Amino acid sequence: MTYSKSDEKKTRDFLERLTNRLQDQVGDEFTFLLVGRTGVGKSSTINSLMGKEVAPVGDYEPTTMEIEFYDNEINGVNFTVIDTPGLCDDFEEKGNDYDYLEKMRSEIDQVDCTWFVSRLDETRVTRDEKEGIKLISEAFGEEIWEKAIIVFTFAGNVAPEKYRTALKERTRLIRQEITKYAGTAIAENIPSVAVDNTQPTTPDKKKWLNKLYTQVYVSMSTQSSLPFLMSTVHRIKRPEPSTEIIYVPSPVYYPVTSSRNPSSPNSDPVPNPGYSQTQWKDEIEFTEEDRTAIDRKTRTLIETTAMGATVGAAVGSLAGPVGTAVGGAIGAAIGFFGGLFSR
Ligand SMILES: Nc1nc2c(ncn2[C@@H]2O[C@H](COP(=O)(O)OP(=O)(O)O)[C@@H](O)[C@H]2O)c(=O)[nH]1
Ligand SMILES: [Mg+2]
Repeated sequence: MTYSKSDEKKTRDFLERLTNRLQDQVGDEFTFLLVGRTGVGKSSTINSLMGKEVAPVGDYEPTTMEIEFYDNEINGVNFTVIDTPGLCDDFEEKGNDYDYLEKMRSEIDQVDCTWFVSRLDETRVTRDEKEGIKLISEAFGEEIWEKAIIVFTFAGNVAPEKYRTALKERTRLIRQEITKYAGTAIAENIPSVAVDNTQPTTPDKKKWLNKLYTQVYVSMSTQSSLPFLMSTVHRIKRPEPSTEIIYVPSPVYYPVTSSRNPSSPNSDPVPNPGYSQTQWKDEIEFTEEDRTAIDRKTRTLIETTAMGATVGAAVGSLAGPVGTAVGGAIGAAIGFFGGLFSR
């Protein structure tokens, strides 16, 4: 591959910008707001996504409408899971909607991604779910739905031949309900994704964790996508870089197109002082479709003005060693983006 001095400068500039952008995120926080009836699998799904028990599962029925804040930290990134037990549940002495609205407004000051969670094996939107959608809309305005996704759980309970239709129909019904408060333009754009926290695939035999991840990354607020990526990057299967390189310690990297060089360090895992192996659960492997969506969103987050194919390939080659040099979650994220941009 021909690789000029000016390509090298562009590549280094890009990697520097990327590194700075990621370093800027350290200390940033992001929040998930979980909405849906008790027992539908809100906690289980956020735990699957984050690869760690970030919200407690099961065992408690709300008796009042509450707001729970679960503060977490992974790879040096802080994030909060805001749960709304009772909001979509039917129970006696449900309490005053108006007080709850006020509470939500005063206690929640940032939401980067909202999940409306419902079971795929149910057929209709219940009265309590409708009430929950109404309250959320009144508390935060229609904008809350611009960074929202509909998550269908218990997908494994649906027969394979009914799966497609169920997903389509349930999505339509929930969007229809949200349309009442946010209008069609916003509601029709809310993506939906089906999951099953007890198995890796949905009834179409496809893995769902990568799809959930991609939807979250694409839908969440612009300031939160990179921190989210950093908090989960250790679980992402890295794409193979397209060009092999020989790494010479800074400041010179020589990209070459030779076959695999055994001394090339680019496929070795980065030593990661920021997180431990015990947090690993399922590895997240993106499909081509996922990568395209992640690529598109990432280019809106990081200035990537006219990066030609050569620079793209060079970024792919250099990102590995640069990432290794930087280390930790930031280094791993640089390595991941390198693979992404080099395609
Ligand atoms: N079969 C199946 N069970 C699930 C799924 N998600 C959660 N569960 C189970 O449903 C129960 C309630 O889950 P939890 O995450 O606590 O629900 P939450 O109240 O909405 O937070 C637990 O026993 C979970 O193991 C799913 O996708 N499929
Ligand atoms: Mg829960």
